[in-house]
Amino acid sequence: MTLALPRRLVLALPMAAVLLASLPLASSAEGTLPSPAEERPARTPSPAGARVYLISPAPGETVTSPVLVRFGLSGMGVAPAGVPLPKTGHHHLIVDSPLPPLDQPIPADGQHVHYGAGLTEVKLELAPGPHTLQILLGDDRHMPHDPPLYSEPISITVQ
Ligand SMILES: [Cu+2]
Repeated sequence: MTLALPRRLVLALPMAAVLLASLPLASSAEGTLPSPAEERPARTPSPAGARVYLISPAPGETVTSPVLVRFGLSGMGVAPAGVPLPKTGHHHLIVDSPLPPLDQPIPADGQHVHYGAGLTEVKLELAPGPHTLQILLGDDRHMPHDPPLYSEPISITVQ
């Protein structure tokens, strides 16, 4: 009989502690602590007049695979991915696809090829047939700049 009351207290106290401990966690999860995304704007500004363009191949050109693709960039410099230098970015080739959403990191797949090492020309393997190519510049975190920098899409034919 004398042990019945202490047993109920022992069971009740940990439950109360769990409820109290969850309150501070809930309030901090609502955004009182700065998240990494808030420390820097989501998108890196691009300077006025900056431009990205394809040096080769030329629009409408018939080429053989591998295709030499040369990236042109004026008003900014090329820096490898992960290097947050102002007024820089790295090239992405959009192959046979429309531009991805420009307010999100650029996808990485066969239609969105990253050149994070800072390459300015590449040899691209393409199957015979018609293809479209477009350059999209991304910042150190693979985000398009603000305003975004992309070339006109070009159509080519691979023999
Ligand atoms: Cu990238």
